[in-house]
Amino acid sequence: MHETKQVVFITGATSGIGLACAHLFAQAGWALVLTGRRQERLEQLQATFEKQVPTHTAALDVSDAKAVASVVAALPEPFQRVRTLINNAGLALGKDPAPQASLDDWHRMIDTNIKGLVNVTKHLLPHLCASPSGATIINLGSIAANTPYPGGHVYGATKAFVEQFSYNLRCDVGPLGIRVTDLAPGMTASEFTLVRMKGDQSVADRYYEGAQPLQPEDVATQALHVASLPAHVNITRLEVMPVCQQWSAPTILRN
Ligand code: NDP
Ligand code: 8X3
Repeated sequence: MHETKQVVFITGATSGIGLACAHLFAQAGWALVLTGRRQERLEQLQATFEKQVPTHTAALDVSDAKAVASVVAALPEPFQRVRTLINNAGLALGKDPAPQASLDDWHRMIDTNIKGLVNVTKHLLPHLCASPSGATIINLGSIAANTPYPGGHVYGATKAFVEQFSYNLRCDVGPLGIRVTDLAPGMTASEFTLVRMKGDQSVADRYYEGAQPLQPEDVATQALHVASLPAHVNITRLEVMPVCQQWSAPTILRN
């Protein structure tokens, strides 16, 4: 690999925003470390991207702390010089009100969106610290972090964690020249709603019907922008919504 290639490590690169980040960073000449659980998709990505830029793929469930440690320890030497980490892997499960929601779903969201993000961050910090100043951690938060909505319970709370963790982490790594950004999108057309609705395509289709949601590329463009800024500039939180998505006034419950 060329000495000056910058390396981006992306979790959840097999779909949606993570995949769009892979495309845009590759176009900008970055070397890629692409991870996700679906091995067959990773093989396709390896074949596609290695024609363009140095690419390393690894099957990884971010909620498995030991697996994260192994994948990071096994990074081939040129890919160890990670300059940007995109903590993108995440999911929502279910939209039922809390009394009907599944505790297993709650645990999986916490395990993935919180523990998974923390696992990857912790294991990659030594590599980011070794990078010249301008290394960047981009955490995929959400407008759901501070926009409560029915059925948002644990999902929104995990993204509130992402926001505050990003700020607190920045306090510790900023003095080392590392930037941290909470990139918080609104409605984005990806497999997100299909996963949330447990594979019910008709519900996912209805959700996007008549709307013009963000495309994954819209969010990835912001990630590339954040990572490409001069080393002294840190966007701490970047919220991006489609025009079609609006806030609503608080609801009044009446007798
Ligand atoms: P997608 O469902 O399209 O992509 C999610 C990605 O996360 C997939 O690549 C999936 O890969 C990966 N993933 C899920 N669980 C795990 C796990 N345990 N370990 C490793 N990888 C995992 O959704 P989006 O692209 O929309 O979502 C990306 C991020 O953006 C998420 O954090 C989401 O919360 C956030 N977000 C999404 C919004 C939206 O409206 N779509 C809005 C705001 C934020 P695989 O299944 O192969 O593991
Ligand atoms: C996903 C955005 O608005 O569906 O993080 O909660 S929203």
